[in-house]
Amino acid sequence: MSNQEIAERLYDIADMLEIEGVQWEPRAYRTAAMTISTLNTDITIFYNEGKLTELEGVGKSIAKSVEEYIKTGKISKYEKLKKKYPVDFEAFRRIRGLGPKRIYTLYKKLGVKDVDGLKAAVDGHKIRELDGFGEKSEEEMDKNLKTFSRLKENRKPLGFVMDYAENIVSRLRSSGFFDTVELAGSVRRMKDTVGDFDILTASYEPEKAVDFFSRLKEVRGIVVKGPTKTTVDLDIGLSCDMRVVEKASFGSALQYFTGNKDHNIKLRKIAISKGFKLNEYGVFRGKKQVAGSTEAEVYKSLGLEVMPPELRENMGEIEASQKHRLPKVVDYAEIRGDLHVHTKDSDGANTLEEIASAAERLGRKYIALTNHSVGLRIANGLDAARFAALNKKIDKFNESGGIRVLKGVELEILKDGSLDLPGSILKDLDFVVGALHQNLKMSPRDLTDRLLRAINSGMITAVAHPTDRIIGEREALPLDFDRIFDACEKNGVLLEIDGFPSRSDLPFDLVKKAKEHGGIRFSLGSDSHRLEHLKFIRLATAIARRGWLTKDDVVNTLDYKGVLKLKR
Ligand code: DGT
Ligand code: CA
Ligand code: CA
Repeated sequence: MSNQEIAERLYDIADMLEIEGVQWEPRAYRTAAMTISTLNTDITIFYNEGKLTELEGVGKSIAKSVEEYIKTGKISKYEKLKKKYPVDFEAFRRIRGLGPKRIYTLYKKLGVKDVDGLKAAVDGHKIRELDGFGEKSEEEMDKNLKTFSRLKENRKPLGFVMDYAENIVSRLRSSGFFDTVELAGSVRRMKDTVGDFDILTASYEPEKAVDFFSRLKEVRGIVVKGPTKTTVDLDIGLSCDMRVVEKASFGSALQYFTGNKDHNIKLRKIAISKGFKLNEYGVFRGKKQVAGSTEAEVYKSLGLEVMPPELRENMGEIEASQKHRLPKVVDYAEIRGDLHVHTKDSDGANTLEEIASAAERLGRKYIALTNHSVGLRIANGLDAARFAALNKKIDKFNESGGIRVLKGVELEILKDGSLDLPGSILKDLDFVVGALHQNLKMSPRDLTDRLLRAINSGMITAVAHPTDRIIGEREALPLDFDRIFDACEKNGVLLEIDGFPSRSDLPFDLVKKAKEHGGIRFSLGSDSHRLEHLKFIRLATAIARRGWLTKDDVVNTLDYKGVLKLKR
């Protein structure tokens, strides 16, 4: 059982209670579900320690539901409601524009229970006849269904599954059955989404090693089990390939299974052009292995420098490596601060003191509190007066020394491109991140003009999560990035790399384009809404590396005084 599964059941209960017209409870279930889905540790650990009710949003009654699920795999409250509403809420939650009430109407009037049923109803033009829906809403639903199908491809945002993968690796390492264990594949490349996990191992006792692996508590089913390759399905809904190779081939196997595929294909061509053969067992001249035990040796034998896995996407890294022109990408340890953090003051879960000291424990030297501005009502955005009060608290906090808290805002860029707060308050802030969250149904031209007006205003420091995509839910806005890059350069406005897993925005390919444009710097943020999210700065840094950014390109490598000077 996974945290994610429990969270989905709690979300289901919330949806069904909302249909029942119950007050408050749906909200409580959703808060608890959100908490559980973003925990670092297995929920059963909290249960075993009797600490369920210490989790945010988990009261006594929800704790009982969770306990029931852990013990029996079922929640009676859920089962009872589900009899009344036999509907695939989990899938419908991922389709835009479908709240519980509308789902209920579709079920009651048309018998729609799942995505296929909804497709059939849309195709048969049944939706337009429903009260409160109409032709336009049918067309909209058709569009959203298509997006859903495109996005549904079962990939998970890396940041949500990274700890889980690393935890498996560390248990394999300490089991005693393995000589070497390494993550490979897209996780090692730190790609923003993951299709499956790839683990590469060497072992003197391969049979016992494979047995140990296939008996991990996360394993739901075994797809194939053999001495060199085992594939299992995991409880988080991804599968995992585990390979056992000889030590003499470990480097070439690690290179091969790290990929990506296009990078590998190009390497193999280079090998052939030099009279070698390259595969997962090594680099060969005739039958003789000339390299294979380490990755560095493999690259070197092909006349290349070894490069960070994050760069291996066949985006020019092989050519750069041949010419000894690989960038020295920013190191994870060079990131000193986090420039996008929320507190309770808007829609975060923690107080300023809580999140600042957690960040300090994690080694950050500073954080910028970037709470939402007043125009974002659903996030409890702050008006000028509340910002002024919060800023006083921050000044007071900073008197104690230690981690430095910067006064910031995630500022709504309004429909016409004007800003949500007056200059009189913005001038008192240290870090202003302008964001598009609302009224996004505009032409590409109007959207771009709107963002440009904000960039040209001289009032914002950075553009928050610039494409506004939500992985699995919403596609990138159709912005004209050539114009945006020009404006950022001209105005010295930073582009943000938001490391929150479902955002991962800017995506790495646009980061690389922006870097090639020249004259643009970048700010990294975890977009934390609770303590557990602070770790997402690592994901933002990974995107920076994948976009070939160096230390100088990333303002988070400055000390806080350096960041204060960016203010305009
Ligand atoms: P994913 O799982 O979709 O997130 O992405 P990857 O990159 O982990 O892909 P995966 O798991 O299918 O394969 C792992 C690595 O194995 C991949 O990065 C490169 C290598 N590989 C897989 N298939 C091929 C292939 O047909 N040719 C070559 N040269 N390499 C391959
Ligand atoms: Ca993979
Ligand atoms: Ca794989």
